[in-house]
Amino acid sequence: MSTVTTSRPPDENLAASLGVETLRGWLRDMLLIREFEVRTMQAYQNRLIGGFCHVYIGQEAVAVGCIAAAEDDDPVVTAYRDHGHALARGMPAKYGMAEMFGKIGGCAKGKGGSMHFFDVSRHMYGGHGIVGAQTPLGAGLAFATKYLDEVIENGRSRRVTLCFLGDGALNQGAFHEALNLAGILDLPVIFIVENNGYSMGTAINRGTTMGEDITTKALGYGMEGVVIDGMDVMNVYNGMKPVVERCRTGSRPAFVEIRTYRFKGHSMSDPRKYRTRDEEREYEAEDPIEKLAEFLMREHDMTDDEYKAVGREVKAEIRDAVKWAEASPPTPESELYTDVYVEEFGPYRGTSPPQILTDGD
Ligand SMILES: Cc1ncc(C[n+]2csc(CCOP(=O)(O)OP(=O)(O)O)c2C)c(N)n1
Ligand SMILES: [Mg+2]
Repeated sequence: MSTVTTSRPPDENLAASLGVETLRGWLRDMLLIREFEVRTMQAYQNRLIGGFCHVYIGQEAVAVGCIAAAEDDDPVVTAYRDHGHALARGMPAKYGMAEMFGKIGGCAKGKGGSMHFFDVSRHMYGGHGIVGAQTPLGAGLAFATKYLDEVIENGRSRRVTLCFLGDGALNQGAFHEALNLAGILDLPVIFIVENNGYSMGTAINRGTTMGEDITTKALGYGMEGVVIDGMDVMNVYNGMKPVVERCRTGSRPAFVEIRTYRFKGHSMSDPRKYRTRDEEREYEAEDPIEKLAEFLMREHDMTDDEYKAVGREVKAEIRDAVKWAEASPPTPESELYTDVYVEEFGPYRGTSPPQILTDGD
């Protein structure tokens, strides 16, 4: 029988069991994402970045808390608002910046841009621009790991796929197909809805049935549904950890709604006329970075100087990333037809364009 639960806030033992260094690490990770996004917006305005670009400011606790609750080789896949997930997975910032600058040093050789951050060595499988398109990919990744871990490796390990999606993806056909498949095949995948309340300018209750209670959608596919407050990283970790472990041991999919808010517009060109400044202020007061910093100062003797020092450190790291991206050469035309097909199966890597077959239909 499927259930819906609301994750309870962590008790005081959580911080003690995690250790203060872990919490300081999360603070640094969230600050790094924030600074990356601030510099991304500047670079976009200075026309160093083109195309679609969506920043993650306000949602940092979601990627950091979820990825901390998983193992390093658990696959991650997400939508186009992907910078935070790649950075939380440990991808060096310079590869992301160079990607957006259209440079060969980028994580997708400058061919994917902001919406296609990939780092297969860290099990980060994108970055996808079509709303909901990553949900079948999440099911597919989970199918692959289940097969490899259980059949080939004889059950020695079991990886769990984290498949992030926006609330707008709930209304895509692909989302429902992926949930059905995951349910019927017992796939170890967690569908994590980053519910920031809006799909571009459409508030969730205007576009989605059961908008105030979306975990009910999981019940129809035989999955458990969990609701988590996403404006506090300890809360995200605390809510996700048992879901990840249940998914790992039971090989059953799960559905998690993480309630969050994007502080900026949908993309770089959004005057945000569909919401009020009062609403924005209400969420800005819940800033997950400030919340963790205050907690560390109050409970774990972090000083203001220490906090500022971390801020300076991440600023320097992102400044270097920008410099590195600027110095990286533009992606040459010769790259146009490379990486279109997987190397093992495609004969075209690094060569002339594929021939278009004209015989038959
Ligand atoms: C299939 C498809 N339809 C429409 C779009 C245009 N589009 C881009 S982002 C977006 C909103 C999606 O919102 P949500 O899933 O809530 O993610 P968020 O931007 O809030 O992170 C839409 C409709 C698209 N990229 N793909
Ligand atoms: Mg949304």
